[in-house]
Amino acid sequence: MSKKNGKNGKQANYEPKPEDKFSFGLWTLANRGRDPFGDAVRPTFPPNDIVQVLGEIGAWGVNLHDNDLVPIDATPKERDKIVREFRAACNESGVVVPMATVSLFFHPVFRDGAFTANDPEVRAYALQKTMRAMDLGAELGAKIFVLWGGREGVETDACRRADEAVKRLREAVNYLCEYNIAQKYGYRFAMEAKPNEPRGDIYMATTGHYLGFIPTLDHPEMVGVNPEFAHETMAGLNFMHGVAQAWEAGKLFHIDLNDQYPGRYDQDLRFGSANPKSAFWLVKFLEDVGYDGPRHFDAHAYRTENCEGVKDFARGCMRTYLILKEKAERWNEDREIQAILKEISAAAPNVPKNGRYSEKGAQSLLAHGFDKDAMLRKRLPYELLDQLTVDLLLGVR
Ligand code: GLT
Ligand code: MN
Ligand code: MN
Repeated sequence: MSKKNGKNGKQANYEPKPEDKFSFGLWTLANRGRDPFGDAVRPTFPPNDIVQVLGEIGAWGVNLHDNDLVPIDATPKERDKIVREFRAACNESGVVVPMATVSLFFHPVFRDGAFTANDPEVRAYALQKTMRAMDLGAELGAKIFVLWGGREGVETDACRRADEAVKRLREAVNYLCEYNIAQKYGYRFAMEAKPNEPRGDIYMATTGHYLGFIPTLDHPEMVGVNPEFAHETMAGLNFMHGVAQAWEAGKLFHIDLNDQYPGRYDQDLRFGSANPKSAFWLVKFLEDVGYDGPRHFDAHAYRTENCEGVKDFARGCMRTYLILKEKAERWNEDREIQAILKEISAAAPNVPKNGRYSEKGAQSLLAHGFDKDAMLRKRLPYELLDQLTVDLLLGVR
């Protein structure tokens, strides 16, 4: 590893600091490499040990589903003991719990979905389980509650009308917002989209779907999104664009960082390992706008790894983020790049302004004569701009 410091010597050797707000889900380090074709390759990694490792490698936070920590059939007494010991482990390692979530996908009872399931009893159980997961998260200090509807979908559209699913989801989220208010938990809900897997099709396939859904809720201010790199990439989308739209709408409450080759199963690869250039634009966006929420890595180590490799994986996520952050600073300070940026958005003199509509402005716009040939002569050196970016990323600039 190079001993070279980050810009201004700020972050020596890309070591993570608490202010980077790097977090990992318990389920990410606990991932044992099980897949639809093969069994676990790594031993169980108990939650309290995970927290210790996270502290050791410089992560700031740990996130969890209810059942990552408390088994689904634990008695209240067992639950309280587990939670007490987990809190102690967090305190000892200096690791915080910024986000909590609920598993509404693992238990077979959710085979037809949770909030959108056809059986009203399943829908009621899903609400109860989520309220209890909110209680758990609140006890651990979490202020963000993620809802990923992994099983909210179909293999056949014969089973329900898709707009009925939207209505059921709305009813459930409204209910949970009221519970949040009644309990004074102060949560912000972050809705996580995914197009498919484990269901053939999942409702609310993209972050954009959720941005359309949220304003229809009773408490839209309490609900935002948790976009995941892999999920938008599975849908063939430009992840940063979705994140930017969420940010611009004031809805980027949380983010799931990982990587993914398009057109494949849900890979949850180490951040920046498959599409470093897309990861660069994302990091540059988050840093440029001053996103100050958690930078959560929702990924897991290759199935070929052992326990040491799991640490390599986690360190790698954070390291790549910090390298890309440094590259983004260099990009912003690069004179040639900045000169091109200035050139491409400069206007010729006497161009009518768009801005807000006014009758006078509209009259002068309608009266203006545009010289299309002159407009076409303007240089747009995007090839050069992109090559300078590539040079910078590949380390020759
Ligand atoms: C699951 C999923 C993730 C979600 C988690 C939160 S669980 O691992 O693949 O994308 O963020 O429920
Ligand atoms: Mn995720
Ligand atoms: Mn995923």
